[in-house]
Amino acid sequence: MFGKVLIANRGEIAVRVARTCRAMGIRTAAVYSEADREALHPREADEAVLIGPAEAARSYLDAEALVAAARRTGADAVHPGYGFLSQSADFADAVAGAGLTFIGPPPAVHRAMGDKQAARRLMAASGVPVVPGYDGDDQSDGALLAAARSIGWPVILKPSRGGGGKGMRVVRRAEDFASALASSRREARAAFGDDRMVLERYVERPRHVEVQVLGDAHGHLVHLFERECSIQRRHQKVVEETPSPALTPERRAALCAAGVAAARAAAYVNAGTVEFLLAPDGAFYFLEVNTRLQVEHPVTEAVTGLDLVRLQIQIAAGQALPFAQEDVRPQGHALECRLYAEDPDHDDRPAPGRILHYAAPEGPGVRFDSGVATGSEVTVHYDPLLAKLVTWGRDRDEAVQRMRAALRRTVVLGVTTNLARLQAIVDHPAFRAGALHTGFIEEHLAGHTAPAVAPPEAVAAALAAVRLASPAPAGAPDPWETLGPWRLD
Ligand code: MV4
Repeated sequence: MFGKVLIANRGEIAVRVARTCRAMGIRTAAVYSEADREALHPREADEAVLIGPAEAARSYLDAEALVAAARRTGADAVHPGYGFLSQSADFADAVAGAGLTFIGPPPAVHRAMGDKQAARRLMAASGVPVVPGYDGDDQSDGALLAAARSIGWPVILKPSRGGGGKGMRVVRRAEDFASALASSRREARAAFGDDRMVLERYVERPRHVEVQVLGDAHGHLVHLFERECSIQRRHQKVVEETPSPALTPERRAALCAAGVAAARAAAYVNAGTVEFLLAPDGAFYFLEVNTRLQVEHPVTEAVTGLDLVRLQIQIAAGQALPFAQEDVRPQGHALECRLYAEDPDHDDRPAPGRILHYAAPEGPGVRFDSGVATGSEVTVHYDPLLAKLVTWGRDRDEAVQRMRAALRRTVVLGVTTNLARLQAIVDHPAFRAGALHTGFIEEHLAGHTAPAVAPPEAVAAALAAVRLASPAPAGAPDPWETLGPWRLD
């Protein structure tokens, strides 16, 4: 087993990886930028290395600086977390080139799955259902328009190298095709240096379901069932759960088998996620493979009792999976809410600032994975995710009730958050009925502005603590002035 792991990430996932390493008796080295000198994650590790300035391009995205930090600290493996360089084949190559182990899939898997055209062809050839569409080499305007006509309107244009919705265009009529193609290509070329397109039939009101897979280096491949992530906004997931309320046992078995078939076709090793669209008629279609640990992995942990980071490390160290498919028996239901420092009243723009008071909920079936604490500075440089609140229940109703109670015990003062929106989502009758789809927030919660509901004694205690701990210096704004919806005047 590894003696030391370098954690090439920040925030809650760096904290979460450090904790599993500690539980495994593995030493950890954190990295941090100049903006993260006071952050939580360097403190959770056994040592920490400054790798560069605040700008991610010169710190958390600087492969050379990260590999140098790994060498300097004597780490023998690198955990990339999610985001940043976690899906970079070049980074995985650089880590291996330095004689270290990358805790994730091999570079060839990142390369193959990072190309939608190649991934779609591979999946179609392997019997995994793909959306009717076009992934051909002829990329002329004429070939693409002809493909669109034969697929039938509406179609969606997807840059082959893209991800997260970037450069995608929905086209509903032949008249609009040429200009949509031109702008999609332009965006793709600027963002990815590659303007090859995939075309698909556009599935309306889809749900997003994904299958967690795990493969070891000895040819064993299992799935850990599905997660549903339909509650999202601008391609950013907000609430996730498992099991999906949309699946019958038969559909679940078919979906999970398709996930394993996709992973087998990709020669997958380590933890990965196969994303599918679930159409209102129950048909599901392969979307893409995420070659990393996902933000929402804790809901899978909650129902399976497994530690996915531990399994990633064991697999990277060459160990065989310690269980077989039939040993994986999920129990109960789990939900995750993502707590972001962002302003729902202003287009969800990031809301930087200092956290003046922070209170995590606790209790049976409650997990709170956080990257910040009271006093933390939330900057504009990185993703504004503060924490993930996960609840487990024997059934969905219990998980939802625990989530509602836990959200009411969550306090963040000093920065604006999406807490009120999370409360509105899980309180909504459509959510409670499990009637989810990717347009849920726009359909049910457009213009929602009610403030977060926090228990009054928590607010009173927090306000008193803020006043005592940080009296406003002469001439500076009183922290009470920045507390937003919790002001008691
Ligand atoms: C689609 C689709 C409908 N039909 N493909 C957007 C991000 C990327 N991962 C896939 N996306 C979509 N692809 C077809 N053929 C609708 C979406 C989509 C979506 C997918 C998953 C979660 C949220 C979404 C929000 C809007 C659109």
